[in-house]
Amino acid sequence: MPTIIATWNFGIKAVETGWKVLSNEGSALDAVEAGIREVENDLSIHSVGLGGYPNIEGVVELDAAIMDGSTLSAGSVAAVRNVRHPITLARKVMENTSHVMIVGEGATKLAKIFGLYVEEVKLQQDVKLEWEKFKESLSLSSKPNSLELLSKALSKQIVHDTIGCVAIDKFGRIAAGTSTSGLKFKLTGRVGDSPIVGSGLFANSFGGATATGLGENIMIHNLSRLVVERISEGLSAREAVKVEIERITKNGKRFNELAVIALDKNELFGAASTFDKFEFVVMSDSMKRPTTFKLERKHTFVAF
Ligand code: SD4
Repeated sequence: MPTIIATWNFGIKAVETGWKVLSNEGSALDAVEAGIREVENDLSIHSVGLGGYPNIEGVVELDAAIMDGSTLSAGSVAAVRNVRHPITLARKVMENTSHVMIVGEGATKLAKIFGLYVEEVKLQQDVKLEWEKFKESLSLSSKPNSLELLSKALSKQIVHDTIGCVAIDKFGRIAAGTSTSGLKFKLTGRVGDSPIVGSGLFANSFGGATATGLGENIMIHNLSRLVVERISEGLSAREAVKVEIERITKNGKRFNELAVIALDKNELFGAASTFDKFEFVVMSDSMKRPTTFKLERKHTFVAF
């Protein structure tokens, strides 16, 4: 019965680790957290964790969230600095506070309390070189501090690869989680969809979903919540992602760079995207090993 699904090809790390938890009768929540931690640990992945791309000022700011569909609880942190495992900090918010989302100094304090704070964060060498080049290209301009200029520079920097993970355990409990360093060289303080419950992730007792892509568009559509709503109404995960991605695309506004994965309580999964070559990884009892799927064309849909 257990099944786990994660975004992008590095999702294999999350799926392998999460699967170990699920096959030992662990909870979906533990599987999602453990899987995402594994991706956060890999400093060669530049879109998640402390190895990620920094903001425009060269500081790594991370977003993460986790949701337990069986209790409708969630925890989330946004734009946090110096935190080793934002997904775990998000879980601490969910389980150790009466709040859902904590940002800024308060998040730093919590990170210190729970031993997740890292004194010094060094950019990875290749990331640092890219950022320095980017910085140089900005300062060559006549008005380096103008917001308009910054936005232009940013619009060329759509790099998206959130780790999103959804799992269902032996007892039918569904959980979802996300973790990302957000858009490359984003403005300081910018928060994407990933830590926003309903946008980057959602889970209830019928299904779970996580989104990846351009957070500004995902947030406007509340993508994950909509997909899970369709599942709650009786659609399979595959039908739900299809209906929502098609609806958003037909609507014709803010539909570029969106992708979503989903899992329903019958352990069926689905994925859809509005861009080519979206990849995701799945493992379930009916598979021998984790399997990577690639949506070659946009608007292709996969189910099992
Ligand atoms: C964001 N959605 O911050 C995230 C970026 C990402 O895959 O990497 N998505 O907008």
